[in-house]
Amino acid sequence: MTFQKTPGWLDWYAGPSKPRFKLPAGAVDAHCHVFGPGAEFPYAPERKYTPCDASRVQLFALRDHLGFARNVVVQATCHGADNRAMLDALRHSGGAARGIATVRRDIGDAELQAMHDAGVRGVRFNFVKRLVDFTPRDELMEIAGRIAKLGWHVVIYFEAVDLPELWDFFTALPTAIVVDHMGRPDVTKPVDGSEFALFTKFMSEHPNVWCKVSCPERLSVAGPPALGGEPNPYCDVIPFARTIVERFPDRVLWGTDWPHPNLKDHMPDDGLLVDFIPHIATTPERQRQLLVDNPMRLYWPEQS
Ligand code: 0GY
Repeated sequence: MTFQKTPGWLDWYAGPSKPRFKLPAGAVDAHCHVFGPGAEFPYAPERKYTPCDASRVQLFALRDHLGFARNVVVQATCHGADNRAMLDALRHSGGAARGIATVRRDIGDAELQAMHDAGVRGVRFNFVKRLVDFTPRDELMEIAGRIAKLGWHVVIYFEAVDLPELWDFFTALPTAIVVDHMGRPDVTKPVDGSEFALFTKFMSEHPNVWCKVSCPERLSVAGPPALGGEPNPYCDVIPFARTIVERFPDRVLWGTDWPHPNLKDHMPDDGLLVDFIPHIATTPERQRQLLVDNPMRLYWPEQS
């Protein structure tokens, strides 16, 4: 089957630079996706966008180029609850990838177990309205109860303005919770303002909540580093990410978000994205927690 990309779609950046920041040995890219290829793994009929293809082979080449050892492949909404592309990536990773799936309430126990055997360790609940149709909360809570028995966690994706309305649902979840992209703060608002304070309260009052301090390229208004690299890439995101890393050093994760769905203005050079890390995790100890110790504890506990 052939697919036409969404008009204006930005393809991922081929030929990323080699990062100047040397990742610690065993670093995990804890948020990335595979898209298709559509001819092999068709995009879901209910999708809100049609991306360019981004295969597991291309993902693993990027992993090696940047210096990561492992990936966590997160099911993207363009594949709906058809997890075949993500599972195929896990099964071809030689144990170097874990996965986050999207499932519906009618999924059987045998299918959940097969996903576990392939390396899935969580499900994603997406509340970003432009990406998904509404799923009733009781369906999500039922799924959370079932996957809790496998020792999985729930990854949540939402925007900061929606946290008050989602608070009761999130705090009732029976598993560990991993927040995508810091709960998408509006970085034009003050880092010590009420909106971000609610997010840090969410983390401080609930020790089961983890956070990906990822996606400066998605959150920034200031924009990317200038060509040749300037000292503070995505400088407006740094205070938010650094606050979370410093306050919750043992519950933070980092990921590239490759192949960067739905970016409108620029496509990041993934090498420069890696160079963002020492701006938010400023010591070797914090960097090791963010990139190795924390993701290993969550995704490869048997090896950590
Ligand atoms: C991300 C962000 C986005 C998209 C998805 O699954 C997805 O479609 O995650 C987005 O558009 O903000 O995490 O990659």
